[in-house]
Amino acid sequence: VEVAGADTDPSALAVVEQVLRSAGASTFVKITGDDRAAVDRQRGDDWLVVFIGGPTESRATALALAALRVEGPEGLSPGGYVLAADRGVIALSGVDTAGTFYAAQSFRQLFSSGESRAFALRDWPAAPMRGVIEGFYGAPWSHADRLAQLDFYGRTKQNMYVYSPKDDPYLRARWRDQYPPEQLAPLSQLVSRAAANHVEFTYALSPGLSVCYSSDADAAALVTKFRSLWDIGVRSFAIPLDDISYTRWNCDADAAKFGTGGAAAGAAQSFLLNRVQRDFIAAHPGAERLQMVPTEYYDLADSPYKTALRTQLDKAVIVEWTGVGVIAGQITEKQARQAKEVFGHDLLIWDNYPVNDYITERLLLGPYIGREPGVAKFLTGITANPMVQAEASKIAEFTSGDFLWNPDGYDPDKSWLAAIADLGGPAAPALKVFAENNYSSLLVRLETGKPDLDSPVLHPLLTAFWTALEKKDPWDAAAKLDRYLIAMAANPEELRRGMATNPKFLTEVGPWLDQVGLYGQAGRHAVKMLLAHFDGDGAKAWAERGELVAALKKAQAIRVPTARGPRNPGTCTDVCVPFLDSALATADRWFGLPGIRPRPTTSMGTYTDNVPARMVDGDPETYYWTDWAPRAGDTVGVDLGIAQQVSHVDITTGKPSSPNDFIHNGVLEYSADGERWTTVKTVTEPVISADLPEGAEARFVRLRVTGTQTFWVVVSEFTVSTPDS
Ligand code: LOG
Repeated sequence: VEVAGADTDPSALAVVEQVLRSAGASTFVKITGDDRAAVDRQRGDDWLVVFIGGPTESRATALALAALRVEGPEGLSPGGYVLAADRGVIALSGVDTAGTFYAAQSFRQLFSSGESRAFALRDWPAAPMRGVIEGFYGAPWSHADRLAQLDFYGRTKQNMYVYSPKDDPYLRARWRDQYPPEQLAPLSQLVSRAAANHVEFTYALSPGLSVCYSSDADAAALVTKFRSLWDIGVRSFAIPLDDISYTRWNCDADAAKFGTGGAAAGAAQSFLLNRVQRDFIAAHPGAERLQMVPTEYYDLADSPYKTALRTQLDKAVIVEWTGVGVIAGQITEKQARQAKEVFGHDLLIWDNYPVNDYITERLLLGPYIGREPGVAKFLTGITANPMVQAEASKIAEFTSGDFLWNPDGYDPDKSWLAAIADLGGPAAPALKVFAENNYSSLLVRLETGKPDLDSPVLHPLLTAFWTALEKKDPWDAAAKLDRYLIAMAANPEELRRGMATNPKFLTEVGPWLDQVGLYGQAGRHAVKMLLAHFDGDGAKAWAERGELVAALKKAQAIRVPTARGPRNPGTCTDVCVPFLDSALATADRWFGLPGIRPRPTTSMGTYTDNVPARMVDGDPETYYWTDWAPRAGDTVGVDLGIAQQVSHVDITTGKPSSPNDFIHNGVLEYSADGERWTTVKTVTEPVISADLPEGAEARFVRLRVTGTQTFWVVVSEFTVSTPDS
């Protein structure tokens, strides 16, 4: 029996009915109002009575809660709710309709977990604004993607979607143009879908590439465009001014009115935004607060520009900020407080995770990490900027939404598993393997300079296997490793079968999925090759080597289109490729194949396509180039696969056009096991040539930075010689 009020949220009702139906309920009796007699007539052993609607929606729920001796939701923050159950009665009561909808979502979650004890839950969100900004460069999401996203935000209790794809001409390049009717129709459908999910649809217009801030005509054009969206139901608006020049005006009138420089830019932007605030937002009762992205959105340093915004922009406007650095490794509560101070407005975080428009060969499927709880509690909230791949973005989005609801209770690993279960359904185990191998922890790397935590399950299995092989007892570790490699090899087929109901996801991740499978296959052959040789079966080892090379070649021939041309997808890159390379190097030495295959190693990033492999390619014209200045502890070097005698090292760093890009304070060192290192000498010059002591055994040779420096590092060749080479 469902007991609802005339004003009970229809979306909440739909969720509850869906849950009950999928649990096998076949008969529904709906009672509107607080007709106790009608309810009592239906009560009995087989009936579940569900009261739906908070104090603003239905009077009956209050009576039910009183009978259950549970306090109502009055006084909770917006979106808060009470959900209680005892002996055949369930009550869902939100402080507002969104709260009742969230009660229904929690009801769904609890029901599917099979819980049947009596309980009472009081729950409310920590952050008022929780959601996603479609704000990336590259192909905008499709209409179907967006509809699916809006439903997903509802499921995960997020309430914001900002429509701001950089490459939609109507939003940026041709912002003044009105939409033709056939383009407004789908937008209007998004607006109503958002409303049904209690999501605020924010329309963001970015005029900065061509706007004349002082012009009446441009202010009118902005307002006219906004009004056309108001007419289809949009109530929330934003004016992002990121990624534009603010030292060059688009019209002479601005130079005359505002002058030049950062302060002038801040004044000009404030002037225009204040007009929109006054003429449009304030003039439309029911409009949400205007949002804006400042041109300096990525730091905390006070500046003439920020001072102008702070002092001149209407306080009603919400300002967005990405944290320190465009892709912020960490955002602390202290930074958030400072940001609020320096921008002088209420702040919303534009969080650039899991966006991959700057690293399009990778999928970022790891959890949301690195933000202190105070960030969600202290600011108005966070909108996460996702990947071009809408469905695949749901993993990270699920976790950021989770963080925003209850940051103090947030556990990234748990949340991530729940995200995998939600998206993968019965295929969750396969999705987990896939996501583990596209589990970029870019947020960590950017902040700490430590390498990615990619492939967090495979990595320790590989390390254990090498150790066991060195200890001449490889079987156990090999079996454990192989079990995981089998799952990887089977991943393409299993995921394609298990997630067949989500073809969009499968299309998005296709190349990465094929690559996981091929690395799994190659890995299995590598293990078999090493074991065969360990067993003294050279013929078998040789055969496996052939299979390994074939699978590796296929994996590395896969291409995904990126802004910089076709690239190999970055699946498991920092774990699978080194393992396979080292396995091959080890085998090739056994087989007596020519030369050493040194593999480049680095703790630093790569600037554009100057990949580490270029320092071992024998070509002095090409080079590896870091994409930041190293800090003490950073290293660059080679891994020879197995420990062997090394007699001499030659390293050329710097390049004519960047002569200072070398390690100014460092040491040259080597190690047989990667743990105990022997120093050869200190280095302070770009060209290094050194003899190693007689009989030196090394698997690793590297330069380690010992002092801070401001220059990046170029390494054109890193050459290691053996006594017989
Ligand atoms: C853009 C954003 C882009 C992101 C990551 C902001 C405010 N703007 O550097 O559209 O997706 O970086 O590449 C940005 O972050 N600018």
